[in-house]
Amino acid sequence: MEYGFSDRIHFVDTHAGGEPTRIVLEGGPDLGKGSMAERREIFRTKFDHFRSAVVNEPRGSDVFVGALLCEPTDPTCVAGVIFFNNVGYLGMCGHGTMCVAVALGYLGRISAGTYKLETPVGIVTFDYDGKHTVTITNVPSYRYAKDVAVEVEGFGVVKGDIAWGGNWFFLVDEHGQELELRNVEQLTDFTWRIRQALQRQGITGADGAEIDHIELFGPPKNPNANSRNFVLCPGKAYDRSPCGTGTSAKIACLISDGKLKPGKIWRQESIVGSIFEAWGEVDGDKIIPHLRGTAYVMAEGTLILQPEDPFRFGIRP
Ligand code: PYC
Repeated sequence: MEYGFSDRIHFVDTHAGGEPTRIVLEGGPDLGKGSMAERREIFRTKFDHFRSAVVNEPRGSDVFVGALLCEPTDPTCVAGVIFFNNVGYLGMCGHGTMCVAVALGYLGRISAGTYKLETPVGIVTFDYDGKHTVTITNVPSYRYAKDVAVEVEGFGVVKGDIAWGGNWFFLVDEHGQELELRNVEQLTDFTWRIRQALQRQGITGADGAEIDHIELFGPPKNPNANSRNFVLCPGKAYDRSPCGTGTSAKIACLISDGKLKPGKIWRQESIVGSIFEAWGEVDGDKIIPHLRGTAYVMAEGTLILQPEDPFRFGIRP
């Protein structure tokens, strides 16, 4: 415990729609008894080396999202969770919630049913079918600004919507890019430039919040889907899944524009071809998004942090 957490970290690796989540079951730091938002702040300021030990190379990779399971403050919740990645911390994570549900089922901690989960941005509920399918009711989502123009180096003006779906997104429909897996490098370069341009031009979400996810939309390849996306995550990895919080932001925009009727299913295909189903209800000036997808357990094990290992806390910038 000389690091403030154990040198043996028990985890389950899972994925939803191809996007991995490493779920920490035991061995994490003591973050106190505050709200998940308060505990995330303690995590960030005191135990960031735990984050990088778990998800950064050499034990993880840029693609991993981490999920630290915590004791909830609200006893009606099955657990609390703090999601993190290769560069920092998330508000909510849709694919990660599907993964948490399926991992809890795999571990025998839950059976088929409906459960509440505490996150730093509010309580979400999920319905678990006892196998692989999870339906989430996400935090209220909304479009913050429409048709925002940003001058992107090498590409000129790009217009997009700013929306909240549990994280902040910039959503772009008109971009001239082909959303194909073989173009991932180019798509990463383009969306990274958008992200940098937003920062440079001081374009933010509410209360100056950084917009750290960029989402491109295009026609689907799967005839059963409504749209295909490419989502750039904060640490420059792309989301292999359709992104639960990004899809929540998308349906908030569609419903606001009258392009999707409340309750009607939107099938969002990811850049690797996985699909999440989503629909929304109107609640005042917000949308309550519902997301359905499947998740699978891939591995279970123990990360070992030997004191003599110079990279026991991961490769950090
Ligand atoms: O599914 O919400 C999501 C998500 C956020 C970042 C990666 N996946």
